[in-house]
Amino acid sequence: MRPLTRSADITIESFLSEADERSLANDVLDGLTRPFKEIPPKHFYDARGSELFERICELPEYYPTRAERAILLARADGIVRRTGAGELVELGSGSAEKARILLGAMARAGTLRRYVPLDVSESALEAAAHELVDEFDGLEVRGVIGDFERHLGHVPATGNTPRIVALLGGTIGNFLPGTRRRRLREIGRLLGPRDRLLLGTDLVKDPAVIEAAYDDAEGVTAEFNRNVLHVINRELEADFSPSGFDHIAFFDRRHEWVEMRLRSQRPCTVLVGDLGLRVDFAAGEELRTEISAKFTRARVEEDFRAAGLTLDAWYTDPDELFALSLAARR
Ligand code: SAH
Ligand code: AVI
Repeated sequence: MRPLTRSADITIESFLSEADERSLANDVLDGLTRPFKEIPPKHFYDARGSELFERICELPEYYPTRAERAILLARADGIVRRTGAGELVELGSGSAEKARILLGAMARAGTLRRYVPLDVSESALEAAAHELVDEFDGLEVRGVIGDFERHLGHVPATGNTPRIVALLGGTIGNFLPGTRRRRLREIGRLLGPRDRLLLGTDLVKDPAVIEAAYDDAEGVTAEFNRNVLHVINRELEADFSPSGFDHIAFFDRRHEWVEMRLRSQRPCTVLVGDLGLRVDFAAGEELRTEISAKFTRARVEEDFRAAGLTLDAWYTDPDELFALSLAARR
């Protein structure tokens, strides 16, 4: 553990460092030596990747952020009244733009105590923590720089105040179905009897709308996608030529998820110096970098059931683009 910031209101601890480098190295070694190459999406988010994601959220094509924000603006006061929550734990907190809406509702209700953001991106978490303590009088921030696949044990235990554990933005959809249920079960263990999970899920809709959201006209998502190659180059002394890979995004109708891939324009050999690894790409060969599953209410309920949770409330925007669920531990 590495303490990074400590002030009257903010404590930030990092649990990444060496373990994180190992995680990237393991994922690259496993993912680039498979017959169908794949790198998990959590490696997009260095400082540049987090900035690119913020730009994606502003794009006209990327509807999930606006839709989820609209639901929160309409429902945050009701969610806080319903739960009595005074603490927000947010997994994959990013810029904490949505946390601000929930914390505002807790402040209005007079329950606000503490915000616990957890993210792999140190830069995003630090900036958000400072902005929020300036904005909310008396707010305590306990930041955890870590991986929610490995570091949920460092989230402080639930206390006297009911809390909301949030996983927003549709991030749960970035896991394959089996892993997704395992993650939900692990996250459920953070919930006491009065606590609730607040889960954001993107909904199944016209594939053209979904594909546009992941292949914007300005090419920001393409840059975000290629950023994972820059991360591997820098962290593992690799020599990918990111401009030699095309951005691919398509909706897989059978699985009801969108996939992002990087397609090599020509045959090439990449050296990953730190791993002593040589990886060949054929012309047109693809590397999968993300899946982003789209949901129905039934799919969310099935996942909750399989993870030992139960749906308590379901909220959508008027166009039913996105949903927020409140869930309790069974
Ligand atoms: N919750 C925000 C950000 C979503 S982007 C929103 O709704 O807009 C996904 C966020 O999750 C990024 O900030 C990324 O750094 C973080 N993230 C992705 N995988 C993670 C992991 N395994 N552990 C912790 N944080 C992760
Ligand atoms: C963070 N995650 C939910 C985003 C998504 O939509 O799956 C990441 C993203 N990928 C491309 N655009 C945005």
